[in-house]
Amino acid sequence: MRTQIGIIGAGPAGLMLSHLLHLQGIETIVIEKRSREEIESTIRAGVLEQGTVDLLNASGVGERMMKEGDIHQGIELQFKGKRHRINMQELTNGKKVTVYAQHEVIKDLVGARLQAGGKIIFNAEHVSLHDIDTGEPKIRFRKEGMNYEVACDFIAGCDGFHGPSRQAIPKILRNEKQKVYPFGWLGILTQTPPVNPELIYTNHERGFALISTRSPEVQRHYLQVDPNDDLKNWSGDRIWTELHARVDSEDGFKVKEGPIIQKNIVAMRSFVCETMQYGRLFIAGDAAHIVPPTGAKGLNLAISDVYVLSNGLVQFYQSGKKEILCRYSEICLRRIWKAQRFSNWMTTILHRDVNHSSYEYQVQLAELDYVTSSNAASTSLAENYVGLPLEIPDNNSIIFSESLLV
Ligand code: RFL
Ligand code: PHB
Repeated sequence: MRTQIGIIGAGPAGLMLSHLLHLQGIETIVIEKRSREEIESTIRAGVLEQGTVDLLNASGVGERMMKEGDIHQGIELQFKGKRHRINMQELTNGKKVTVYAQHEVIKDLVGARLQAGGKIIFNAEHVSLHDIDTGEPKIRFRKEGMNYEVACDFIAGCDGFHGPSRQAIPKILRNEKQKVYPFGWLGILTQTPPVNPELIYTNHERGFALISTRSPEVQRHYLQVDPNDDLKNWSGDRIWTELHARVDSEDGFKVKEGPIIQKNIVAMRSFVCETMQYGRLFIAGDAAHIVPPTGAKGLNLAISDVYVLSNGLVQFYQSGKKEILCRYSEICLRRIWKAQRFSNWMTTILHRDVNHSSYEYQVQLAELDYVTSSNAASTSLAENYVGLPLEIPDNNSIIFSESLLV
């Protein structure tokens, strides 16, 4: 098989890249290790930045998101039992976020690619990268007992944190930086009506909690737990008792209980690989960086990386110029480090660290007090939460999206 761009991974990064390139007449093959059913049902992110929403709309895959997604103009921060609203829309000249589940974005993108005749190979095994430092890199894999090879002009490694793409870059060039947090998130999906019109991020002595949503019938909530804790220790009763203890507030506000239809525990880390390109391999999304979910940035960064990459590839095929491709890492990393800063900060001010002294806990509360009472500090939170703009050093970007470009 031969294609222009071989894409490893059908997550938000890989599928969006394939879609954006298709719109510019560039051919791709997406190679994914899981089944279509699995990728379309894995519960992950929920919050889409304004720029992500604009790009999904501008590229023609936003219709269902606009119907079923929930637009949020603000968030609430709760500490010492009281809620404080950050009016993001007012503080950012009208920007908002949209709550729309990641697996729904995946369904929309898979649907659009398949309808346009795009090639996605599901259930690929033993995916490996070859000759990435030559003019014709290759991807090999097995499927249903047969071996395959895809020769291409470039490879996009969009295979998440544990995929093989990043590992294909020589270790000495990777320059990896990471921080592991002593926190985990226990996430649940519950069948109840919405608890609150906006997300509530809670700092409580017993630990962080987050009230989020998915639809009028299903809600998504999270509790800070030990990252090594076992789900078996968390019965429905214990989860509700803990959510009530952390979130119910003095003004009579109470979390609504309902059947729990899904639960999982995820550990939290920050990670950046400080080259995102080697030879003809470009890595994007979680393959190159990870943020703790507190800032809701991971999926959004995956989309902004492939926005830059698609611009670079279009520039290359249309004019033979490699300016954007050569600066791919540099352009992406500027924005990635700011999202890293924000996610680390949100995580630090909201989680209870058992190693902290009472002095450090009071400083944390003072930080929350400052953020919710100073216009300058809440503006900073708001503009990062709705998403920072993306710089592309070329005015002829393929899909002009004002909120993405400065
Ligand atoms: P993905 O989504 O991990 O997709 C990678 C794909 O590659 C496939 N793959 C392989 N394919 C072929 N061969 C191999 N050897 C392969 N190995 C892996 C995988 O099967 C998969 O299909 O990476 P991508 O595209 O970079 O997207 C990143 C996002 O998924 C991630 O950053 C977000 O989910 C993070 N995140 C959030 N991000 C937000 O922007 N807003 C949020 O509200 C938000 N909330 C969250 C989150 C992540 C969470 N968890 C589960 C860590 C909430 C949580 C709880
Ligand atoms: C979610 O709804 O899954 C969600 C919301 C906000 C976050 C992280 C996850 O910061």
